[in-house]
Amino acid sequence: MSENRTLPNILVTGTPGVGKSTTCEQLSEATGLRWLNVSEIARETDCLDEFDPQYGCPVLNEDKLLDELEPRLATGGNIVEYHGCDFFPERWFDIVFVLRTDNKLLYDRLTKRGYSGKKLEENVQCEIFQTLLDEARGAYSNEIVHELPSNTPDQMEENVERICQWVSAWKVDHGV
Ligand code: DAT
Repeated sequence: MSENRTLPNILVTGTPGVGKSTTCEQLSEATGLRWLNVSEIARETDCLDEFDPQYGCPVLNEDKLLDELEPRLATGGNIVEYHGCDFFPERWFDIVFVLRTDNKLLYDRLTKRGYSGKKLEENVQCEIFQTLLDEARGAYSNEIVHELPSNTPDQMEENVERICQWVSAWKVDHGV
């Protein structure tokens, strides 16, 4: 649903480490759309509440974050990146991409990032159980949810190219 947007809003989701930031940065450069890293915005706008000792990370104040994001999303032209997707309003997004990575590669990427123990295990399990893909399919119309492999630099390049083509087609369809 594009509402009255003159440019589309794209959601890029997936388990931490699958390549969301790297992909979105390249996409933003290639398309000129604005890259919104939701974790960073949450930090910058004080949307993180008390620390959860079990998960070793702060708890997200979802309502406050949605209020922060709403005006930015209303105008369209955003590439939104987050390792969750079911608390955003469905109407915000024209298309949803779920990046996927082989669990052995993901394990190595997250180890390099300094994850260990329970945090490492749970994130790799999240990918094995395709938690984010199921979450996206549950929250958005299945026709707009696309799974993209993100194991190699070539695949990342293909993904960026594919999304750029989708943006171009959207503009033609909407007379932009
Ligand atoms: P995320 O934003 O999903 O947490 P990231 O973009 O920070 O992930 O990537 C994590 C690391 O993995 C980073 O060092 C880049 C590398 N990486 C990501 N996607 C890749 C791919 N398709 N091929 C090779 N390396 C990739």
